Amino acid sequence: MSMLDISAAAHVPTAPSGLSLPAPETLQQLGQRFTWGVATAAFQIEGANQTDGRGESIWDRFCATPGKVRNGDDGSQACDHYRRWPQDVALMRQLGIDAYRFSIAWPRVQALGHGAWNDKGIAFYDRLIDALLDAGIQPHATLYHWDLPQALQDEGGWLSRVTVQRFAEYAERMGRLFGDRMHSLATHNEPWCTAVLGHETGQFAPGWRDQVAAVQVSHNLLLSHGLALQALRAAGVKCPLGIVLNQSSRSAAKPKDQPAADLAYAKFVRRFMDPLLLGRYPQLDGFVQPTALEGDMALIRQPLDFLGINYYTRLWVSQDGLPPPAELGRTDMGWEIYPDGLRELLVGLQREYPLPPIYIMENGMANADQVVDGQVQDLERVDYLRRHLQALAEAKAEGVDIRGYFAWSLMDNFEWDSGYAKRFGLVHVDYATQQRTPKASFDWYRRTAQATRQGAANA
Ligand code: GCO
Repeated sequence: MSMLDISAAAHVPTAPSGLSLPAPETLQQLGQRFTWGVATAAFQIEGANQTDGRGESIWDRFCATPGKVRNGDDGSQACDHYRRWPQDVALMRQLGIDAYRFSIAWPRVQALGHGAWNDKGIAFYDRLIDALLDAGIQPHATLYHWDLPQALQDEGGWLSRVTVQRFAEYAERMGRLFGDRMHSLATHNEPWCTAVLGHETGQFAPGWRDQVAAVQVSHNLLLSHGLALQALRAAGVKCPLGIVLNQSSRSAAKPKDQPAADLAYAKFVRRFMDPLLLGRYPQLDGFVQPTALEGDMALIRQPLDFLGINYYTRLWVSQDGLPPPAELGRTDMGWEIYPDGLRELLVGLQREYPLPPIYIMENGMANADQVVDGQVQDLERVDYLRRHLQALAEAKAEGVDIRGYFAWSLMDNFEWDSGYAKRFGLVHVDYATQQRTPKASFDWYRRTAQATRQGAANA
């Protein structure tokens, strides 16, 4: 691998093309015990979706429905990680990270979401976890990253309390199998996406367009989280247990937009944070309450050992349709680059809630990366990561208990309804050959983590 000489190890780094690179001392605030990681999700990388007894998931069905996913892409190959995982673990070792966050595909370990367990699917995760530990990389798993077994969808999916019960059973089983080797287990990834993009806008699987259902799905996801945590603890699972939420700070374009911005924030962030940490839903005009049965709110409010937060951009609210200033530009997803929102979000949460330790479980950008002469000079991504890590260090300096950061993503992968058109990886993937090419950001991330650890150690 021949990479740009972006040296975070040097105290006065030289930056090509006018990019200013972080002096490691500015990140020292993150500390010596800070966890540096990368993240992926099963459906986005594994492929092999009909191999070794894996059942159909709602994303397989969604991809097979014409017009739902760009270019008609699907998850049948993805990054072929199901077969190439040893190479991917070797890449992570080369990256020098402390931790890897992946997700377990429910239909791979239990094809129908109830009944028989699939030993071959379980063996895959078993081997992966052991290989990570052998490589000195902490495994962190997400139990639900959107790939519901289709058989459960056919019985009502997340609108049904049967699915809630099934999820707790699945979670308990995974806890019993893997819990003693895991560094954390998270129930859900971004329940907002499951509820709203999956059931209200129809952009994601299962593609419903039903606002009332989406509100109830959101509640049921929280219930399933609470029930799963109870079951895991009752089963004696000792690793840290939590949930991962996508969140944003909020900005009103004009003072008159503030109430609308507050409502948008309630629908996006407080919708989950209030029940999880305060045991109630937000009470404000325009916020639709789900139907909660007796005991639901107490069940949802289980103690959290950690909270995972995914941050990509801010919520910008303008009733006049003004676009955000986007002074730092936009990513290839069209999302405004707004690093200070990460600091603002975290400091605000710290004021509003009794927070458990925080991990940033995803942060990163899509970029129109190209391989030129065997190299990918994704300097835009280096700048994005640098600025967000700096914002994180500032939040930590302001007293937020931040334990780690996971870059999204280890490698380019299936970006949901965008198919393979959007690249988020530190490693470039050529989908025709499955060739992996570490990008400049890979090298930068490795050096920055290393230099920060050393800097913190010497501080
Ligand atoms: C997410 C995701 C990832 C996406 C990433 C970029 O939205 O949770 O966990 O699956 O790929 O966020 O959109």
